[in-house]
Amino acid sequence: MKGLALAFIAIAITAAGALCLAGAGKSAAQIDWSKAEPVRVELVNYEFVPNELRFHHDLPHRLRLLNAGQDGHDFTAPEFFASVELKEAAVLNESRSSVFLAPGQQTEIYFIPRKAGRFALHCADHDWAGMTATITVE
Ligand SMILES: [Cu+2]
Repeated sequence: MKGLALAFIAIAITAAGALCLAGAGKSAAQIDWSKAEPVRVELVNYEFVPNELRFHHDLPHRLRLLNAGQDGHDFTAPEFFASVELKEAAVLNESRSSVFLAPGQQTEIYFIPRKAGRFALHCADHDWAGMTATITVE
C-alpha cells in the first residue's frame, strides 16, 4: 500500500515537472509572444481593478495597464518582477520593481512567470489609502 502511494506521488511529481518544463528553456527571443495571454488591469483612485491577479507558471502573458484615475499611480511589485522573465525590461523603472503611469497613460508588459506563489502588489504613493492587491502565480 505504501509502495503504491509512493509510486503515485512519483508520477504526480513527474507530470508536474513536465508541465513546468513546457515553457522553460527558451530565451526571450525564442518565445512566441503573439500567443501571450492578455490580462488587463485598471489603476483608479485608489485601487487596482481587479485586485486579485492570476497568472500561469511558465506561460507568456501580456499585461495591459491603464491609469483610469485622476492621479499618477504605480504598479509596484518587486518580488513578482524579480521572479518573471520580461520581454523588455525597459518597461519597468531602473530598479526593475515598478512601472509608473500618469493619468490616462497605458502600457503593456510581456512576461513569463518563472516562480509559483503569491506576491504583493501596491501603489507606492497610495498604499496608505488601500491601493494594494495580490498576484498569484499558479
Ligand atoms: Cu496610486
